Amino acid sequence: MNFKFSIDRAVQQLLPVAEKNNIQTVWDRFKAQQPQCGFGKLGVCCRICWKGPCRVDPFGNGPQRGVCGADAHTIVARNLIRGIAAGAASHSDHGRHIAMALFEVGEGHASAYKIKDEAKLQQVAKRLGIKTDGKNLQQIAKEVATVSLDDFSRQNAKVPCQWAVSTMTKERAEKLSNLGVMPHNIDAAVAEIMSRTHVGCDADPVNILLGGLKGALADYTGMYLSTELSDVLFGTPQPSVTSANLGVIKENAINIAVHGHNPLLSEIVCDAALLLNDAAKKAGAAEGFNIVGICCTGTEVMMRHGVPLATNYLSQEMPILTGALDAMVVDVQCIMPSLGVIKECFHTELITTMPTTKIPGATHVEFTEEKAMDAAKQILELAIEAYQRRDPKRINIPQYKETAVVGFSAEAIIGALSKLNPEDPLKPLLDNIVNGNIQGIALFAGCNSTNVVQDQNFIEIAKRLAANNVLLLATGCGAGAFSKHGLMTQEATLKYAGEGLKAVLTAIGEANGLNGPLPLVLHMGSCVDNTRAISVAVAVAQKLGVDLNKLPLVVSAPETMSEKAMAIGTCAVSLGLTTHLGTIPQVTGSKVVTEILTDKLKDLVGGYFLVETDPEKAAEKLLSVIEEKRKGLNI
Ligand code: BF8
Repeated sequence: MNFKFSIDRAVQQLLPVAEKNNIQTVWDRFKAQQPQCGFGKLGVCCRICWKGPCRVDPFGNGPQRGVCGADAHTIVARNLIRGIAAGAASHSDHGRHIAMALFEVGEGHASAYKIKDEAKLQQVAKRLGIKTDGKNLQQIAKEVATVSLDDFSRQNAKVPCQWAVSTMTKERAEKLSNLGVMPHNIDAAVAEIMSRTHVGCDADPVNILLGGLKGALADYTGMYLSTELSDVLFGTPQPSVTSANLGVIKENAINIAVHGHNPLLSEIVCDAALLLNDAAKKAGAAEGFNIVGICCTGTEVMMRHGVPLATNYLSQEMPILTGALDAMVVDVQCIMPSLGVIKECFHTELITTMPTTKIPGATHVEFTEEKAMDAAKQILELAIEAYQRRDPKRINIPQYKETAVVGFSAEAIIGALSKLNPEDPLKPLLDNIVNGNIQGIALFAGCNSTNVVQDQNFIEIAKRLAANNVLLLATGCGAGAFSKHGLMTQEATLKYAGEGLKAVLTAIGEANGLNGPLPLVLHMGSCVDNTRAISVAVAVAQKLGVDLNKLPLVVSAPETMSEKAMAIGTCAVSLGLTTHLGTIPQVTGSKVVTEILTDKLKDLVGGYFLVETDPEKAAEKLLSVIEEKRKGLNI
């Protein structure tokens, strides 16, 4: 392979193994796809009806309109918001499952689950305006679930989604309502996008993009309730020390990777592994079961239980190549279909669990909330059987793993700050932003993409920002990158943080008995957990008496690729945040759409997309935005 594809040394060690065994990885397939379709990259290919596909000539020589008359601006805008709809649907379907599980718990069913964080349930109920006096936990759970599910089914368009309006600044909620982009129903917002982009409907790119903003806010609603209700059911994360990268796979254990997104599955697999650990030992694995994570579900169990992370999105095929992964159990989203092919070359059992996500070559064990534990046990039995087939001669576990301090929920951050000021925990953070020890805050989010060297952008931009005293937060596969590369450690703070940032992180760490600073990058969770960062930002904004767009807070998705990331990015922009993309979005075939996204949206909502593929330049640009915001606040 003649190009550099990943800075992850474990990946670099295993790619020759793939080559030797004639196994195609994501990077081989990427190479085979070159050159990729130029029209698609620009977003000017329309496949919405069967008169097409149509494409607009970006150089102006060929056709400028599709058969129906849609021009590049209409086509690009429609393509983009259909992506946002898919992202919103994915996140919120995840949220719907969690809300349904909470409802079942309230009804006294779904015995594998219980309310683990009662205080959070009370807090959520209060936020949603549910009276709790004289009600028991089950009743409250049912009412919280019902109000949450109303956000999926309300038909009165005058009443906004409650999880949206109750979690943002008042000013922001009003602004978005006045623009007509505040959703009243998550599912309706997704359906509206699909209907307005049908052949012969919305052709005005501005109007289409406003529909996209509404879809992105539906995504926000679904993400928010996913996170908060998961905390109610599985506990709110608190800091713990764990490790990341393929070295977490153990030769003398039955290794099971949980991959996908929804903690409804991964939590129960973890519980069952504890219960049945003796069975694994009896099968010959001295260390019993070893659960490791991939992608966001890995992050969920990492945040709550310190389960080590094997890897992030782009390298999800690699754990199988170690020859020591006995089972990979998946639910939904970001699961490469190639896993079903690659696992044929090893003993690994690939297990799908959701009726909407089946993969040729996989064994399907249907997972339902009612029979969760039975399914989990069946999965473990399949892993034990696979372990018996393992060929010791083919084991090749890269001995790379880094310590990762994880579990920084909003509550954990406020809790840590409260050790400095119990009466007013946010004050130390604000004081240090005002005095310049902390210049600003950056939230790293989103995926890996074959369009960039895996993990490189994350690491380079983060180091640069940290040296300039920017407090770093991370979620999703970004958090995966930082944990794999040792940036979620105290050592990284001492090595890379500027003096001001180091002093603040040390003061907080010392006050919390850590004998040193907080880690350089605070792991806030999975993709849906971006709302954890938003909740801290909203609290800071409210304390300062300003809206979110005034804060020295930026978002960076330097390796982004998925439709969910399109939705999250658009949601961050809608909330007023400058949002960096390190890959080129497929919109540049329309000048109008590109200008709206990168400039005009600023006037409308305060946020906009900053596209920069060079990590060094991206860091500089993000620092300039932070500086500009500080000036705006007179600090
Ligand atoms: O939701 S960061 S590659 S795993 S889409 Fe997917 Fe992107 Fe990873 Fe999680 Ni998010």
